[in-house]
Amino acid sequence: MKILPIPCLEDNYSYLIIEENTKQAAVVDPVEPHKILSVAQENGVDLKLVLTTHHHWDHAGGNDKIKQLVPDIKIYGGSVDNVQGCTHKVENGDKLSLGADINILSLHTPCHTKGHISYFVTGKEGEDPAVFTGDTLFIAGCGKFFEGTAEQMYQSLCVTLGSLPNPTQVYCGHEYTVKNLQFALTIEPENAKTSQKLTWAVQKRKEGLPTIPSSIKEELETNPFMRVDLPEVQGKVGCTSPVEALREIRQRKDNWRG
Ligand code: GBP
Ligand code: ZN
Repeated sequence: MKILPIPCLEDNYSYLIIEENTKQAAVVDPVEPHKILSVAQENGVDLKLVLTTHHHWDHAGGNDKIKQLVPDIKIYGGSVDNVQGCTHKVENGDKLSLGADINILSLHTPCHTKGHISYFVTGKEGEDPAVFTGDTLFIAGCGKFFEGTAEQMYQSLCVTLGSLPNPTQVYCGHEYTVKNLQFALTIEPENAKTSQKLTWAVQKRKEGLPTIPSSIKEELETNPFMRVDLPEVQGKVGCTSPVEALREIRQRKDNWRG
């Protein structure tokens, strides 16, 4: 499989997932449909599926338009989110396929929105899997808790996504990496992996390049929201349980002005 990030709006990412044998493609959160269609055309691929992570307009807001432009396209979205243009509702554990050798597993990852879905995608044997995490997991951060609790975000982030294989490539919904890493250092100032990744991310952005993908392994090493199982991270924020620490770190991020 081939994955093409497509920057949209201010700091959103849409993604084209290409199955190279059949030249069929899926698109994650196509908020700017014309942009997506021109990338699809340049690459000679046929758009078959839309994978919507959640109902917010900067993710789902292009669905009606892309359906007009590509009438046969199937539009997937979480069954408890009201996703614009949704033709196929998905639940946790639902499986889809694309072309000859791409499989897609829907993971319900609620809290940012009630029906948020992350999509775990596997290709040919030997290829690293990928996960499209929308606004649940950002590189070194997580989404605001608009429609859920710290308990739910703990389950979504640390259990559901945290249990994926370490090499899984992480593709998130926004370019927030530099700010997130700066904030991460306020929680864990001595985390050398976090400092190194910040230097790397600043350089990438200076070159006008995206900071995705990350991997589940890197997130477990640097993302403070995914590190709340560690007693030393709980201690940094004066807490004694993972959920309490996650709630506290989210609150600090909401009030942080980098
Ligand atoms: C920044 O840091 O760049 N502009 C600020 C924050 C996701 S987008 C912007 C912000 O709040 N982003 C949201 C978030 O979860 N951020 C995590 C964080 O700041 O740590 N959105 O566009 C947001 O979900 C939206 C759309 C929200 C419709 C509500 C509705 Br309704
Ligand atoms: Zn959102």
